[in-house]
Amino acid sequence: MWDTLIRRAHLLTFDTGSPYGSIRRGALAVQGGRIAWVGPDDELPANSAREEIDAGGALVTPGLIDCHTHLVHAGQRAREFERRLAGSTYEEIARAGGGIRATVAATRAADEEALLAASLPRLRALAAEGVTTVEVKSGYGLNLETELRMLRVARRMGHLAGVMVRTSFLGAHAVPEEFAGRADAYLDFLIAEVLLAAVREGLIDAVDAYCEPIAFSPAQVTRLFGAARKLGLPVKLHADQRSDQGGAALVASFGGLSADHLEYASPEGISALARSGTAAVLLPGAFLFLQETHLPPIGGLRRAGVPLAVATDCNPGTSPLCSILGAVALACTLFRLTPAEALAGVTRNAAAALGLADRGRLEAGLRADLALWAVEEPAELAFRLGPNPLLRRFVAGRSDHAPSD
Ligand code: DI6
Ligand code: FE
Repeated sequence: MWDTLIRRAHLLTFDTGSPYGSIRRGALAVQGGRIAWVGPDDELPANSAREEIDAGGALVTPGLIDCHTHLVHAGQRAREFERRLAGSTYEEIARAGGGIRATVAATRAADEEALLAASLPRLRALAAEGVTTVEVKSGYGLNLETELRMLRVARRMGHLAGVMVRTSFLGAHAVPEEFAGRADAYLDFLIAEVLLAAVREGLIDAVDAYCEPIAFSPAQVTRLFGAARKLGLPVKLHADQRSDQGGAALVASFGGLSADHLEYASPEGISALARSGTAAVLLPGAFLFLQETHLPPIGGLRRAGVPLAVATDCNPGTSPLCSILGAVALACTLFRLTPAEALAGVTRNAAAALGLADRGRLEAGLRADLALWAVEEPAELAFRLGPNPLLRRFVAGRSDHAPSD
């Protein structure tokens, strides 16, 4: 006896056989929070289910995964956007004390409840678009107390919104004011105190860093990653976004989970990613709002067989994008991904970027994280900005309804 059986569904399994792994008239059974059976309706084994859902031809995908976000933060930086539109660069604003440091000031000033209240609506917005797993980074605290507060809020809001949250430690996001001009001393403090305290509290799933001339050098990132690997933590990197820093090869040399951004990644970087099995995370929201014109080397990544993930990078500076379907649409229009690639980027390959082998595809044995959609064609999910076609979500087999219901 199954818990739930969904029939007459258009399943997108994202197995590797065909672009979407589409099964036009499909059925999917759920038992104990896992997918128990998936296949064509007319091959369904004789078995009954406590609840049967006639999908009426609706599209069913794995629950969507946003594998790169900065959802937890306080304040906003819309005036920096105005300044950029008037001609200032992101780097100029950051060097003048704005940018990440402005959000650090606002986040340090917010207590845990205020930070939760500011951040939860962003997670709920993603959940309303079928997201069931989200990665959330720290990195707007840059001191012991606030980094831990961000990570606690990230975990708490996951429970409140019915989303599985994976946390990444991004203490190496910027050098805070109190360490101005002493980046190495800050890194010592970060490794010896903040990272260890967060690990002791069980708050970290991976370690990330911002490798840019305005942030941390490859040598400094190497030091941080060495400490992370000693603690048994996987690493990932904001790599080669504004210039080629050799970030892709660096994170690959640590067997990293993902290299994110990659606008300026070199051919050597791409080969290194392919060899280490590191995923590329493409972030078209940051590309759009920074009015970047240098495209990430999509063709090279594709030819090398690097898994391509897509994420929102939702943050208050460079990517005020809190829509996973928006990220999918932008990945197609700006980066020329096919809709099948972009959707695999927020399912199968996003799971790979988080090192999660139990989700991101529709396959027996995997978690029953599902999204049901009122669309006729898969590409419709990549071809609209605004209307939300989600019918309902299942998280580990349990159904909730879109907030609009
Ligand atoms: N992700 C980041 O962490 C930085 N850029 C990006 O794309 C900076 C975010 C910020 O300006 O707050
Ligand atoms: Fe980011």
